[in-house]
Amino acid sequence: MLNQKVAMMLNEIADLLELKEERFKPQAYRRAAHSIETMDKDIQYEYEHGRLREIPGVGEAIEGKIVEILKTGSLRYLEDLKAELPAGLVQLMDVPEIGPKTVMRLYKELKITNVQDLKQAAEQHRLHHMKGFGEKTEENILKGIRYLEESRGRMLLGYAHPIAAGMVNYLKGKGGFELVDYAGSLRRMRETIGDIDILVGSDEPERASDSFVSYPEVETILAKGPTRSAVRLRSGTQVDLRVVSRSSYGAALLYFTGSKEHNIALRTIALDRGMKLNEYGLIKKDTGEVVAAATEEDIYRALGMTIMPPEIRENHGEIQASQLGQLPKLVSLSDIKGDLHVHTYATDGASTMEELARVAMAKGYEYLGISDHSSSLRVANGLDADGLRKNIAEAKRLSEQLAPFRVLIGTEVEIDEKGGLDYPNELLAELDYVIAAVHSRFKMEEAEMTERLVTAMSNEHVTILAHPTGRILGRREGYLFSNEKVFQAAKDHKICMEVNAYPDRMDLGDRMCRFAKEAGVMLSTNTDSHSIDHLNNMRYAVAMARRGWVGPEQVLNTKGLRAFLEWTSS
Ligand code: DGT
Ligand code: CA
Ligand code: CA
Repeated sequence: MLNQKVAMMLNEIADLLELKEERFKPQAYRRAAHSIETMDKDIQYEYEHGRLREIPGVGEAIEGKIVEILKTGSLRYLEDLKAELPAGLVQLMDVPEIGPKTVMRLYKELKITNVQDLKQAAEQHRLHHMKGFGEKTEENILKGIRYLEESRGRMLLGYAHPIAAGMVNYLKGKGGFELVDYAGSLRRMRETIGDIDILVGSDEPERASDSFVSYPEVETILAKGPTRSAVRLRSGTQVDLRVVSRSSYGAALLYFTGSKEHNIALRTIALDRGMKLNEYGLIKKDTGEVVAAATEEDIYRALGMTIMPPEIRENHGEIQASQLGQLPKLVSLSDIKGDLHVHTYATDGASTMEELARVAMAKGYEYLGISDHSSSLRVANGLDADGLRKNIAEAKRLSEQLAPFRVLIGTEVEIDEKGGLDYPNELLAELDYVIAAVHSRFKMEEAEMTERLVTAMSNEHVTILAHPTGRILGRREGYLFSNEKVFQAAKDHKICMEVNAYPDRMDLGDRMCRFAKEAGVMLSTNTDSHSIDHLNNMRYAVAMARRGWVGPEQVLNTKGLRAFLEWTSS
């Protein structure tokens, strides 16, 4: 779909307008870009059916620009904007810590026009000639650049996964290929994905690669052969294909799923047993006899292990656990009984409570929790007490209509800088549950932020701490706080840590989920949905929990409705 390309161009306009210090326009472009990026409808199709204006945030002016992009592949307005400023300036804004004002000052005062220049200037301590810049700022900027360099070129899981799943389905739909999977970090469901690898087990390699390159989204065929092909999709994403024989599919899948560290550990075990392990099979060294190759399960078994889910194949203890028959039971998507972090049209969501509830019901959930923003988050149209009571009434009406399905009413309430909450306790007491969130003042000292979080968590009405680290993947590291103290507070006050599935959050991430598992802290896997499409993101939160070895008993929303209500009221 062209959605990604259109969204990218609109975001680029927003970046450039921000540099020009336009006040409201950038936000309008971002809002439209966000809708287009996250909707599951095809923008081209919407255009052909005259429905562009129905997309949230798309007015007359933006509609015209989208039409131009769809018709010509480019946009005059964007080209003109770009011509006004050096090309590298926009990338400078990607450095965490640096906003449009700073970029323009760096440009005007120090002639810095790109990230490389900035890095040099910070290293050579030339930045603190600028007013308001100290040594600490230089350090932070260098840290930000390192972060940017590490994340560059990696895709978000929530972006790569639908693309890969779409291709796998397409290939399976071609008939004759049952052995098709995406492999690599995507199959392990890492937070970010370097590249997409698809594996086919087939004895008709030519037909497999023909089918692969004929995928309708393919823009360019980069390579095509019987065992390896590569294409670039219209969205700009590169996808690699490998075709192996059906008889060695398991060995190839194991190999290309990785992780590399997991593979190396397996190979060492094989060697100890006089065998070698590669993408063709588990093979006896002396005779060359193939011991196992067709399925992953066969190979693990031949190595004295039980098969383990891809999400934990990181050589973080899973091999020993498997050898001892002590693999943990992991939470899975089918355990999930409801979603608790959802925004409606009443604040910054794009769908109504009823639309959301019906989709949640169709997923087989027992409940959906509505958690609109609270009053002080004005950018998101946060609700005052009256607005919240309207939500309560609507949830009640829908719960009666959709029974036994239940629409629960919560809130995503702002935590102020001292750890106080936006709503008074009497109002919080009217809700089924409360999610507390930090959306402001990220740059506190560790002790102060820890105190802020712990204070908020000690409010008796709080159920869940939203996106606990506050990081935005590729853009901002989390705020500083003491993990030990905050997790201890979670235990003391019976608070769940959220595993937020919004693709650029994934917060908690896998490592912190493992930390929670070890600390015995409850988690809640939520989507932070702003439209019905986002409800599908639940699998990513579950994946983070799985990567953290978390079982269903440690996830709040695996509880059925009654158990959930008992848990929150005790
Ligand atoms: P990525 O793409 O950076 O997110 O990470 P992966 O894990 O998908 O890595 P990738 O795409 O380079 O390779 C896919 C899998 O192939 C990887 O997980 C394990 C396997 N593999 C690649 N290179 C090696 C290697 O040098 N040794 C071993 N044992 N396995 C490798
Ligand atoms: Ca990969
Ligand atoms: Ca690859």
